[in-house]
Amino acid sequence: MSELDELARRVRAATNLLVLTGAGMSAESGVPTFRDAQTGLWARFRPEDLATPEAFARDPKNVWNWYAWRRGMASSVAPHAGHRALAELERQLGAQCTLVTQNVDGLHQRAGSQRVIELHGNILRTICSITRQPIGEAWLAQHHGEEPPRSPHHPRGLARPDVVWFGESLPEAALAEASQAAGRCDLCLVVGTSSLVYPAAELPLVALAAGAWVVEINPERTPHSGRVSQRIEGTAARVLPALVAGR
Ligand code: BJW
Repeated sequence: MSELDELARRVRAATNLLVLTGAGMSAESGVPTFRDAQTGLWARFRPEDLATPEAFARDPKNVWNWYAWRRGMASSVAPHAGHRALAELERQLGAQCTLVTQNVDGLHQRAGSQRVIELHGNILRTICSITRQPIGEAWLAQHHGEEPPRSPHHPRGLARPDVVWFGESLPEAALAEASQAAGRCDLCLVVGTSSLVYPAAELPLVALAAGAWVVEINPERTPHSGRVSQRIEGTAARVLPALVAGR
């Protein structure tokens, strides 16, 4: 039996499945990862200049425009067969399947996944930099050309992407739900993440400690590679469809 057949069998037998995805999940849709050596965003841009609250306070225009560029990119790409396979797994397993993503591009939802726990927010939403209240498209359209638009919610507030920057807390409810799912799953698929960013990288370790079978699906090794139960050296778009095909 091949390693993929064997994993497909485990997926069929799972009573509680947790899937954690990272930027590699979206790579085959054309969204760049962060840390891949040649093509990752951090090979061309410094996270300290773009993905921290201090960077936004220093140069809001630079940060706003970088996210506007990435928002355009996220809107112009489409989910791939791996995203659709995870949506199909959710349809088959219902509440026994929990999908947690670090991605901010909304591709899981566009592929049909209904219950997606977003740990690092969503680039397609905009919030007030001070109150964190949502800012709608109509306001943004009215204030088009302001970089960034001011906030309707606070006189000193600015519009910013609803994402989690370094040093910021993750959304409390999302992290709590993800941690609970990690503690109760019997199978955990860790797809396309470098497992370098915490607390997301803690989730597979929580699952391992709780006795789950943890599988890393990634063409490259990560700091978790030596600890997981199984590694599948492959890409999301190739491996994930093979796991649901036999169900
Ligand atoms: C493929 C593939 C294919 C390629 N198929 N695979 C404990 C220890 C040390 C530090 C900390 C700690 N706890 C907290 C921290 C600080 C910090 C942190 O983790 N720093 C480390 C980097 C050292 N964490 C935080 O600040 C977090 N906040 C927090 O913890 O608050 C409380 C606190 C604050 C301060 C101190 C202590 C506590 C917030 C983290 C927010 C991360 N934000 C970003 C940006 C989001 C918005 C945006 O999109 O711009 O989130 S950074 C970036 O990294 C993004 C990602 O979600 C995240 C993870 O990256 P990911 O998804 O793993 O992508 P890559 O590029 O790293 O990896 C891609 C992988 O895919 C690779 O392995 C490839 O091989 C693979 N791949 N193609 C499958 N086709």
